[in-house]
Amino acid sequence: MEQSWAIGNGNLAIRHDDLTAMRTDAIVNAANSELAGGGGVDGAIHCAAGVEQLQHACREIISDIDTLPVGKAVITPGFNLRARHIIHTVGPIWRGGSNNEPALLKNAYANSLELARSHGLESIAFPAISCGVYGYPMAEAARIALGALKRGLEAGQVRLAVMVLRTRESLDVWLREADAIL
Ligand code: AR6
Repeated sequence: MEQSWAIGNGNLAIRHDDLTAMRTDAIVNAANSELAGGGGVDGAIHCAAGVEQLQHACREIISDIDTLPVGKAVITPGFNLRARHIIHTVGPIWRGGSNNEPALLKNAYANSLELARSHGLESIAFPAISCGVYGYPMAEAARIALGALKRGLEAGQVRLAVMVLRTRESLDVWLREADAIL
C-alpha cells in the first residue's frame, strides 16, 4: 500500500512496508549517538546490511567524531541492502515535549535530506524516527517529519522521499496527518 503526493519537482510517498527492503538510493537509520546498533529498525538494518560490516563502518565514524549529536546525520555504505547507502541519524528521546524535541526531530529529517543531496542521492526512505523506543508521540512526529520532507522536496534536495511505516496503525496516523498537511 502506497500513497504519494507531487511536491516541487519530486514526490513524497507514504507506504506500509519494511524499510530494509527499500530500493531507494539511501535508507535512514534511527540510530543512537554511539552508532552502537540496537533494537527496532536499527537492529533490522544491521541484520539486513550485514552486522559485522556495518558495525565496522560505524566504529570508524565514531572513532573520528566520538558521538553523533541528536539531530545530526552521517552516511555509510548499504552493504548487503538493496539501498546503496545508509544515512544514520539520531532522533530525540521524548521527555514530555518541552526539551526541544520538535526542533531536534525536524533536524534529524532535514540533515538526512541535506546529506543525501550533498552525495547526489535522489531517493531516500525514512522510518518513523523516535517513534519506537524513544517514545515520540506518533501524530506529532508525523506532523514534524512531513513538514521537513515537504520543505526538502520544495528545495529540490531529493526527487523522492518515502516514509515507511511498519504497522497498519502507524500508517493510518501518518496518512491522516498527510491529508491535513499536504
Ligand atoms: N521498517 C520500518 N519501520 C520499522 C522497522 C522496519 N523494519 N522496524 C521497526 N520500525 P525504533 P527510535 C519502526 O525504536 O524510537 C534503537 O535501539 C518502529 O515500529 O527503531 O528512534 C536504536 O539503536 C517505530 O515506529 O527507533 C536507538 O537506541 C520506528 O521504526 C533507539 O532504538 C522507530 O522505532 C532509537 O529509537
